[in-house]
Order: sequence, then C-alpha cells, then structure tokens
Amino acid sequence: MRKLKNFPEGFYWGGATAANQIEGAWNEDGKGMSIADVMTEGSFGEPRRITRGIKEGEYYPAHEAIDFYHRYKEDIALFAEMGLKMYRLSIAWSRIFPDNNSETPNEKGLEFYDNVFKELKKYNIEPLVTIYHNDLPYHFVEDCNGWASRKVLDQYLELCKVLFTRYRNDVKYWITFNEINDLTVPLGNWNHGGILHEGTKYFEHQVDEPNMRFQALHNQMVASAEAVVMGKKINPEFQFGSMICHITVYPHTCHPDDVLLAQKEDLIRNCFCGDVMHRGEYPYYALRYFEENDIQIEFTDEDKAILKEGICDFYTFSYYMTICKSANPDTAQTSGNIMGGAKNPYLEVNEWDWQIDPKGLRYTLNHVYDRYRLPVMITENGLGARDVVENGRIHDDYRIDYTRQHIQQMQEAITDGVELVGYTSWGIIDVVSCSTGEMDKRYGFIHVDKDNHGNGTLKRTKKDSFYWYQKVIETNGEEL
Ligand code: BGP
Repeated sequence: MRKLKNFPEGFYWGGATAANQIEGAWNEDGKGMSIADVMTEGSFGEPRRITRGIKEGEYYPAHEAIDFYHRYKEDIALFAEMGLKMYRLSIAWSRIFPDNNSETPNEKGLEFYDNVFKELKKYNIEPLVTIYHNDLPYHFVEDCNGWASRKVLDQYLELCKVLFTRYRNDVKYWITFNEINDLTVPLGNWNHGGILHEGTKYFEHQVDEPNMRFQALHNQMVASAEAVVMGKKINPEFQFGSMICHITVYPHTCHPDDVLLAQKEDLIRNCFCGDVMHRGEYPYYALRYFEENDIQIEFTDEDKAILKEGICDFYTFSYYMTICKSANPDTAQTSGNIMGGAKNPYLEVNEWDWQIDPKGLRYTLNHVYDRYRLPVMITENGLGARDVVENGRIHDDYRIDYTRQHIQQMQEAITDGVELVGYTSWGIIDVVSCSTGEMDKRYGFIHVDKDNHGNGTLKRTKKDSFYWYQKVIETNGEEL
C-alpha cells in the first residue's frame, strides 16, 4: 500500500469552543448583555433571532452554558490529560466592555482571561484566540444596528488594543472573526452581524437586507485588517488567521450549468472573504455579484489601503459539510440537507441534516492551499449527535468514526503536499449548540451533564472518544 506522509512535528492537535457557548456567568462580575444572551431557540429551517432583551421566566441555556467561567481549571486539566497542544477559545467582548458607557475595560472580565491563559501555560497548551465569535454586546443592536455601523468597528478596535497589549506575551495566534463569511448569506444577519432588530424598519419579519448585510461584512473585513496592522505594531510575532465557514460546493451533475452555478456559489460564499483577507482587495467577481444584486456599500479609499496592508498570515476554516448546486428546477432544492440545494445521493446526513463528507475535506484542503499557499488550520470540525449515558459511560463510536475518517483525509491532504499545521476539533467539551441554542446536540469528547431545560449536575465525564483522541495525539496521528 502507498505510504502516507506523517503528520508534521509540532502539529497542533487541539480543541475549540466559543465564550458564549461555554462560559455561562452571563451577568457576573460586571459582564454586560450580548446578543447570544437574548437569542430565540432555533429549529429546522428557522434561524435563531435576536429578541428585545430578557423576558421574565424565559430560559436561555447560554446563560449558564457549561459554567466554564467557574470550572475552567477542571476543564483545562482534562484538556491537558487528553494531550491537547492547542486550545481555541474566544473572548466575550461584553465581559471587557459591558455597555455603552464603558470607557475603561472591566478589570474583573480581564482577570478571568488572565487566569485562563495562566492555566493553559501551566500545561503547555498554546492558545488560539478568536476575538469575535457571535456575541456582539447587545447595546450595539439598539444603538446602531450592530455591524452595519462603523461605530462598532471603532469599538472592536478598542477591544483589540486592550487584548493585544495585555496578552502580548501570552497569546501568539489570533483569529479576528469567527466564520466571517457567514454574512455572505442571510443567516449571518442575526447571530453574526447583530443587525435587523426590532425597532428598525426591517424588524417586522427580520427580513434580509443585502446592502446592510454586505456593509456589515465590509466593516468586519476592514476591522480585521486594522486589527492585524495594530497587532503587529504591538507584537511583531503575532500571527493572524482568517476563519471561513467552508461549505464546499459541488455541481449536482456534470451539466455545464450546474458547474457554473456551483462555481458562482463557491466564489461568493467560500472564497470572497479569504480573497479579501489574504490577497488584500475585493476580487473581480464580487463586482459583478454586487451589480447583479444591486448591492451598494460605503467603501472609502482608506478602506482600500488598509485592506491591502492588514492581510492575515494563515488560513483557517470550519468544515462540517458539503452541498450540491443544481440549475435544474426539479432538483435545485431537495429536502434532507440543511443548507439547501440538491441532495447529494452519495452522502449520509447527521440528525440535523448536515451532509457528512470526509473526502470533501481533502478536496477542500487542496482547494484552499492552492489558492493561498499559506499554512492552513482546520479550526472547527466534529459530529453533532445525541449521546446516551449508560452506567456512567458514553460509547460514542459514531463520533470516533467520524473524526477518524476526517483525520485520514487530512493525512491524505498532507501527502498531497498541503501545509496543514493544526486541527482544533469543535466542541472538545459539550457546549450549547450555536444553531439550536440547545444542549443535546453534542460534539464533545468530554460529556457535560446538562439537558435542554437546564437540568443536570454539570458533571464532566470522559467519553470513549476522549481516550481515542488522547491516543491519536500521543502517536501524532499514527494510531487512528
Ligand atoms: C459553527 C460555529 C460554532 C459551532 C458550530 C457547530 O458555525 O462557529 O459556534 O457551534 O458551527 O454548530 P452547531 O452548534 O449549530 O451544531
């Protein structure tokens, strides 16, 4: 059998989470309210929406989440036991600047992250910090319709200044925005952009307004570039990553119309933001897309210059599924796959209709490496599933199987020549789901005893996958 290349020395085997899905303590130690604290629950076909504040008696799992805020020591010790080399976490902006009157950062909020970084250092786990992960301080929604306004951009840079200065010696790897390209599709309006709120003229049905959405995206890309420039001045060793939600697009058939449609979708959905963040300018195809969709945004000469200057150092993406595009009206929208399009008859789906496609990961890795020729990291991947606890054990062979198949394809890609430097498995510990707001869509290698209604002891239990991943890391991917 043909010999595959080994994973490189120093490969970052890791795990990923986001503040609003794990920390809890939503109003403790001076933390302000974020959009994640006031989201409705989601369901099939119905995205989560921002509501106007907390309603009496209404339960939001994110408020307590898995209480990482108080249990971080125990959790990081478990990460260390698993052998993690890297831990991807995000900062809750509203812990640092809680409301619109905060001129100085909230010391208590910063102390929490001081402690987390200290704990990670103790075990030699490299932090990878996402500055913004779906939890805009809520007051921006009321004040200015979230990221649609440049006011948020300025405040984001204030946050960056505080973080870069305080953590100049603790953090080397930064991601400016989680899944920045979520704003290329309407879903991104709410949890990512914090736009279109009750009180704005669009609230009635919280409909999509592409001008505002692409303005928000532009503001984020400019903010990212400014952050990169600022960060490198504070510590030239800092390394910045993009982060793209890569929903790889296949043509449904070899009909040229399907091929062209798939390419068009791929360019706007998957390539657009990476092209801006790594090549430093809007790509040629965006102009036609903007024209055809009548999108006009404010784009200054200063923006143009900063986009050129503040390009990211490495490429990262989340990978959960692939989709198919069909130009044939009979197959254009087939049910059974969450992201729409035509159903791929060769792929299985998980319980939430996410099309599982390990080989698509190898394809995607080659695609992005060929495009940018930069070190690549997979910063999210994993299987959402309902686990069953049997006599205190969780036998999650399905998760082991899923992860093994994806890691095998990573090794294929490395053998192809792709410079893959890390893999941070999503929801290394069970977290609140981003799309449903519930607990029972679990990804973790560590189980957390909590249900959708907030019941449970929050006890941590190692799943079978914990021991499996531990072995993978110990053997640097040789034993899968
Ligand atoms: C990504 C988000 C994560 C995460 C993951 C899984 O889009 O960056 O925050 O939650 O998807 O999604 P879900 O929790 O909806 O299954």
